[in-house]
Amino acid sequence: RVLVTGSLGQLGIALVNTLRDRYGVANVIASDVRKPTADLPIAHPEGPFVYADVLNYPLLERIIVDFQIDWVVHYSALLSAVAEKNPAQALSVNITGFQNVLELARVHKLRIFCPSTIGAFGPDTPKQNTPDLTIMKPNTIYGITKVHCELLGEYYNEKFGVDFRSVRYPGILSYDTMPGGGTTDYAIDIFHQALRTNSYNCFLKPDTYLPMMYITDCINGTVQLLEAPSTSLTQRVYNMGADSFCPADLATAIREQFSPDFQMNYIPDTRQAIADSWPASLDDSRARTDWGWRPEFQTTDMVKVMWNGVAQQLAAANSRTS
Ligand code: VAH
Repeated sequence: RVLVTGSLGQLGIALVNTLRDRYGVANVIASDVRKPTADLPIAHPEGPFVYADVLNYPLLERIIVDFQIDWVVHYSALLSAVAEKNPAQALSVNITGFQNVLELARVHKLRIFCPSTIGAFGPDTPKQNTPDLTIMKPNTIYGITKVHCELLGEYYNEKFGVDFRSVRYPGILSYDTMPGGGTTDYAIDIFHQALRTNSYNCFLKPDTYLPMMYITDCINGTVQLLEAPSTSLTQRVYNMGADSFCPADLATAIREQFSPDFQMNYIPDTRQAIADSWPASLDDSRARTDWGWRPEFQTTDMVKVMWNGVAQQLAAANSRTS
């Protein structure tokens, strides 16, 4: 049985849907501190859902015991832009929350997956083709919390044999679930605004290249690593990349393929500095050789699926109101 924390977030919903298809609805326990609402694309709303504040150790332990949990996917976290505005809360949710789950993984012998991020790298990290093992000196509170989680997970693995697994996610694109306050959110917002107003005020500069991935690839890769035999893993934290693009690339693609007079304005804000400290592309060769990682969506595929997905959503919403 699998417990997913933060299951109502952008990735949590998609992962729970996929895991329930694979392992059975009753075997995947969704949890969050929020209440599920009818507008979320939850495939099996009848499936088990529990309140779980990751700061509440006894409550988490009770859920793990009551539901006889074997694996935990720990998605509960504050993302980069939100964390920068609430450093104290980021420390508590991202660090204490993870420590609680990790310690419970030790006590109850659970496999634990907790994502890391390209935000774990920093301004001194080589920007192109960034390898797994390199300088990790992030200058955001988000990055600092994630490096802590990576190192602590590896320590628990070495010292106590806890089956800790992690990947460094790039920016993840999806059209039916919304991101929760990251620096890469522009790559989703742009499609919603382009289809509504044919314009977008972008908070990053035109040439800000960042690694990006479509959510289907993200979830497939995550499940692949979750299910990989421990013996095939030569490390516990892997880079996982797909493609890289910048805001200007998206504007050009939208004009060429869908809307020739699409208007893009660049109004960089505090998120520019965050993006500037991150890699532009990743070397994920270890993930490819160790557990067969292979993304399917390149930038052109992502643009197509995002545009068509958001367009369909808008059409459905319009037909409901008319
Ligand atoms: C963020 N999307 O922008 C997240 C991610 C790629 C970084 O962790 O904060």
